Amino acid sequence: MIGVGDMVLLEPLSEDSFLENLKKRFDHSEIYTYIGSVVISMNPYRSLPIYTPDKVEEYRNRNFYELSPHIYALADEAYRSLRDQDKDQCILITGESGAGKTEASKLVMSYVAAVCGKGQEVNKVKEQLLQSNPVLEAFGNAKTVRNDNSSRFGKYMDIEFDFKGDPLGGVISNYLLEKSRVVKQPRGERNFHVFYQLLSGASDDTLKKLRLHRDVSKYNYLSLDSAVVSGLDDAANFRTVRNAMQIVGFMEDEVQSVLQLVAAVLKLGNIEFKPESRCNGTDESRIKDKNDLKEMCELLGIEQSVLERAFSYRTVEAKLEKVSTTLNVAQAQTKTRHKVMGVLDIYGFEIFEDNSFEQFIINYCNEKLQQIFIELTLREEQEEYVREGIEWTNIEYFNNAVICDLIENNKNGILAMLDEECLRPGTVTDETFLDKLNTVCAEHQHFESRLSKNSKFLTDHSLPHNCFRIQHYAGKVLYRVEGFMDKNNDLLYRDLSQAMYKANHSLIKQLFPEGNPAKVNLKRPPTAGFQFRASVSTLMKNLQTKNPNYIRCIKPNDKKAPHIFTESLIRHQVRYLGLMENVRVRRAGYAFRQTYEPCLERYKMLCKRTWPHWRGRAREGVEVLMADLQVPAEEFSYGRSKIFIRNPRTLFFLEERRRQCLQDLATLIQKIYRGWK
Ligand code: AOV
Ligand code: MG
Repeated sequence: MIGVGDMVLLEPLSEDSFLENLKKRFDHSEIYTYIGSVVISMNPYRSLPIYTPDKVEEYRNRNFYELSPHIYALADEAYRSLRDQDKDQCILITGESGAGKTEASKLVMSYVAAVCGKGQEVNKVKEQLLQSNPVLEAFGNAKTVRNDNSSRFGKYMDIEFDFKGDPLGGVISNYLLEKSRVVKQPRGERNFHVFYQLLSGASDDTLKKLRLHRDVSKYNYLSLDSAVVSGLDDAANFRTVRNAMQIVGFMEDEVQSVLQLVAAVLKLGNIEFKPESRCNGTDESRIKDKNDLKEMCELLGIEQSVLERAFSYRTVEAKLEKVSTTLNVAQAQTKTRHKVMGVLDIYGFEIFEDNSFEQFIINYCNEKLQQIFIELTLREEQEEYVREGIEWTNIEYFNNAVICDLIENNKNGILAMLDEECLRPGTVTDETFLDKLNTVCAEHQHFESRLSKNSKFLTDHSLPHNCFRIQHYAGKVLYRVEGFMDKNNDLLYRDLSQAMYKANHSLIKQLFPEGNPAKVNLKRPPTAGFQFRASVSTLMKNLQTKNPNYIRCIKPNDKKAPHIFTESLIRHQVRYLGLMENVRVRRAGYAFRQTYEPCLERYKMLCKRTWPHWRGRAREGVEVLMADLQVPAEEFSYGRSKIFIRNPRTLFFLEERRRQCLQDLATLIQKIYRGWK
């Protein structure tokens, strides 16, 4: 073992020794380290030979602490407790942009796929689950300054299993895609992968049918300065995505429809408008060159005059997306309860030079995830000791609930104020929103400051006039308000959706159901912020019903490069992720706990007095057992309903004894059997 595999066992424990241990392990390509059952994952930025089928076999059905730390151990533990103990699981992966969350989520999925079920039908489901990734990434990931394959949407996938633990299918929920990227990308960044993949990977024939040029520079929506990303093979990825779409279940004509749509978006970006004076003295916008419009209409089967008209008129109406992809018939099949493993992979915390509504939403989502980590790991843990009557001294940790509240409070949270401003009649602008924010939050802050020093809305005179600043758990972020109102409203003019609905193109029709004139709904749809807050809140409630498994990803450097361990950067992450507190809580506490009945069931064979039957109360049985095995008294505590074991080694010892016992039994049976023959 290089360094210490579980930070709980680190001696002496300090932030420096924690970092030193991480570094030692990282330098020896040991990118995984535990804090009890939490897995820390350092992004190696190079491919390591630790994800082979042999590794899968090594970790399969082994105890969590038996082998050196690995993400497979966590995946195995989660899968087995789902299958054998019927406990729904969720895998929560956190860390900042580029830390390795998406890769981790794929590793967990591929491990589970490798160890669960067999057979033709099951294999097909597995393939579908795995192949959903390239498809989603093509349309939802892009190169950013922080990450060449940055997720620009949040993803939560529930994988469903039957009673045997065979996969039945999955349900994917997507959270707020950063769709403004289609139109504009910051310098050094790209649009969504699919555009580049299509242009470089499609055959000449396909491009001709789509009326596209291979040349990226022909399209306004595709930035030029970073069209090619080193290490990213767009053409090869296009083939992967095409193939994946087929496996996931797209029919050939559906694939074509999707590609037509992608092409139409590129055409749309090339349409330019020019003002034209009308006889009444006002200006009207006119389309400069109609060729792109014509081709776009041909691709989508829209009558040109209809779209042209829609581009020039507006009637207020809107509809927001909520994408939910069902990969399989699983949910519809039976009424029996399925076991569920949820994998959450969101966009990581990000601070750019210029931060807008999207970063605000992304960072809010990260706050919520940090909150659930605190609730479930730190607070829950401490509360459990109290509940179980086990002696305990409190450990201080930073609770980010104040920041969540600042953003999501129903009355004067930032999102509520943004909504209020969006709905207020009269002249409302991003600036009036900012004024309101400054007034209310400053007052709130004043009020707060008398109670606590927790205010996270930072005002000072050095702030640029169009910005506000928040002290997030992971750092201070300056947000520019420009575009907040527009993006939150997310209005799509009714004339446009109606024009789209008229298209002779079934996919487009499906995408704009609100354009159906028979279904005109004059009610204002909820804002983007409101919807996001609601769906995140539902997600959090859902996660709380499951047994959480944590992967905390750390980004080792800002260069996207292997072998570089930038200490200051890592120290910062260790701090804001609350990893030290995590270790302290774990150390002060107990690594393992189990209610008395299953504990007795599992180990009763190790003691003559409890085997084969223990007639008394389970707790007393466990006490007899531990005394008989001579486990030192300081190694465990008896709670009201559970036994608490301090050190993983004790658990390991019990497991080892049990395995020997089973082996002896098997040998004995063989001997008897041979004797008979
Ligand atoms: P993220 O999901 O956390 O960022 P990714 O999972 O996309 O980050 O990882 C970024 C890049 O780091 C990947 O494209 C790989 O090149 C590399 N990487 C990550 N994990 C591993 C690993 N285990 N082995 C080898 N390379 C790895 V964002 O989506 O931006 O928050 O929004
Ligand atoms: Mg990602």
